[in-house]
Amino acid sequence: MTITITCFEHSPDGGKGLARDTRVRWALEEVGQPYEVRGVPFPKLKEAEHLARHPFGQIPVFEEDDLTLFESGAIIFHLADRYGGLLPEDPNARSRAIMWLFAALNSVEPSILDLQNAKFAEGDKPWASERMPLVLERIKQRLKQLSDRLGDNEWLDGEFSAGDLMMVSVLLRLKPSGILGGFPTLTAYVERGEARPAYQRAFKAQQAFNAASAPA
Ligand code: GTB
Repeated sequence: MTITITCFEHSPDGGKGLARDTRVRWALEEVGQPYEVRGVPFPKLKEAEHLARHPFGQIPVFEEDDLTLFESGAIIFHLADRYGGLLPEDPNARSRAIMWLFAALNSVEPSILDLQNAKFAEGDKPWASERMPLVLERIKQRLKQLSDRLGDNEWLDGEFSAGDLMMVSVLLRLKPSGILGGFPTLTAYVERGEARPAYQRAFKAQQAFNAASAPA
């Protein structure tokens, strides 16, 4: 049984761990599965060989023998389901952990992506500065709701789960913006995630991969 993940040959963040292969690496480390890495150069993302693995020409892709998966949420759910350790045994607690996995992807990440689009893809548009306060307000509202729910708890629902892995991964994308600093509860939550040995191994692995493949 061999697991291979596909990531950027050179991540645009230069190894800060913000691309979505980091969350997959983290899940693989949590469940204790070794993996190989295929780096794809940007121009090749939209070529037939890669499109056969990922119809939208993106990363990450996960391959395990004859199974090929795209979508980081589906990959992490697969790992949690197949290998254990990231979903509770109790059926209701397991459903709630899966709910948080979806919540991270569907209710928190979109507003964060919107900020990235507003800054980088639309930053030069004449209406960009007028729209920005709305974009920031939507993120802050969601972070306040999440922070209120987390409260003094270590993790979102009992033990650390795939839901926390995804939520911390999503929140980490806010790091460069400084917005998270306004939410001490969430800052501490993200730091607890980052402190996990499995996250540390995943982070270092993607950093080393990017360093090794950096253009001369
Ligand atoms: N819903 C999919 C999933 O969760 O797997 C989304 C996949 C996705 O957006 N992949 C991005 C991609 O392949 C990389 S992660 N983009 C290339 C393309 O669409 O052509 C997004 C990302 C990229 C880079 C940074 N960075 O450098 O800071 C951060 C996040």
